[in-house]
Amino acid sequence: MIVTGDKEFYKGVGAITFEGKASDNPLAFKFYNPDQMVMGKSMRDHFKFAIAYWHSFCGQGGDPFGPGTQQFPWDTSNDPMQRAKDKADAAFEFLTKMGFDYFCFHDTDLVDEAETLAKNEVRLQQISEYIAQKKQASGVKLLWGTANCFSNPIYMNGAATNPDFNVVARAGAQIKMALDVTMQLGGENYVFWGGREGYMSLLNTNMGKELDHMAQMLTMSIDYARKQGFKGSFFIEPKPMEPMKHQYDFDAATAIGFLREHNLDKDFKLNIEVNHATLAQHTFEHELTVAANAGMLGSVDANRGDNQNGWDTDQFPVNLYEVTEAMLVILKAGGLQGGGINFDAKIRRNSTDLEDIFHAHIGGADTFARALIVAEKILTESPYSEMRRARYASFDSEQGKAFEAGKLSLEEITAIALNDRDPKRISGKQELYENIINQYL
Ligand code: XUL
Ligand code: CO
Repeated sequence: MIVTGDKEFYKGVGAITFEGKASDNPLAFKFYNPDQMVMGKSMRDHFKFAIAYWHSFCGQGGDPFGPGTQQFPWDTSNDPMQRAKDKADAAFEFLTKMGFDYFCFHDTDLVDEAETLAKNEVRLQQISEYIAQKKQASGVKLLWGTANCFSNPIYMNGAATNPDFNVVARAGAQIKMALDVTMQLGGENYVFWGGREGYMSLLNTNMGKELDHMAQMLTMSIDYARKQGFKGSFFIEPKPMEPMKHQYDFDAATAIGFLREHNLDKDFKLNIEVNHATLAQHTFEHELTVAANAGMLGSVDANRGDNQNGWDTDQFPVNLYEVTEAMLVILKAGGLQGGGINFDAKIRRNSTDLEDIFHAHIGGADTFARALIVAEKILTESPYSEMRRARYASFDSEQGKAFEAGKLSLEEITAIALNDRDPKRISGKQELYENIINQYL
């Protein structure tokens, strides 16, 4: 059911529905069919597609060289509360036209920050009540909320890792307020992305102290939310740099080590973002695999980077081969734990029609849907899984099995190597694996 406010903002666009591959309607899904079952689960449940409030309803295309190019018709009132309500109307109209079930937000996306923290809390509470009604009317759910502790200049030296306790306390208050709104809106998860938690120079930075402070803030946040009855997961979203030269949650492996060191690994999982992976010189599927191996594959921020430059371009995903590799990892891991696929992506600065945001999300959803279908086929019809299993078959019996079970000493495997093993040359067959993906695309 489409839910609009007093005005309709996306005029001329109705409900986006599945029309199949043969359709040439640009405002229809060609592959994303929410109720289609794949490996025992509907596409809707595999993905839990979410819309990022910040990119779709706040960011107007500004970059370091010039102002925004989009004119949002919901961003016109002089009254910040009215503007926030109009924005919520636009967000829910868009969500319900897309037929997506989820959204994600930063506190500061919902309503402009007031001059003081106390006034800000009042604003947040008001907009939270308004959004609660829209949620009720539409059935749309909240995948996760987060606090923007990076845009306000007060966080220029960090938020939880700021060398000044007064700023750390302010960050704590802001996180508490964002958690409150997330819980009021039935948020299924809560995200920490530490945009300013890192350093510009080690000369003025006590890294050990800052990391301890960050852990302390996460511990306090868990304690508070659990006390309020929050049952969801907390996610860390790794990113190596930008805006800081070095961010503490550099990549999945670094974040997992940090969480384990500070006994936070029971409450936390990871939110893996494609373009953050590539900035860390990893592939998306590498980061997914690291998270999955640790039992911490929580959620995905879907987008793509650009091979020719080194910043976070946050483009919508379109590369079927790449997303298929990712879906193989996600399916093998048994799916995402509690999270979903949040399009943390933005249209280009010169995409200025209101309908462009529909094309962007349709393309992203269709890419994931198609990749899911291909990945299912690769896993169930192709020799792919058997080839991978056979590659490690020497650990399934005898000494290989004993080695895995920790039953052999270094002297014993030395004796095995000296006596009865003459390793043969075994091909890794990479090109064949690559061809199998292509064959099923
Ligand atoms: C920044 C980024 C954020 C987080 C939430 O690169 O991805 O939008 O997803 O703070
Ligand atoms: Co993100």
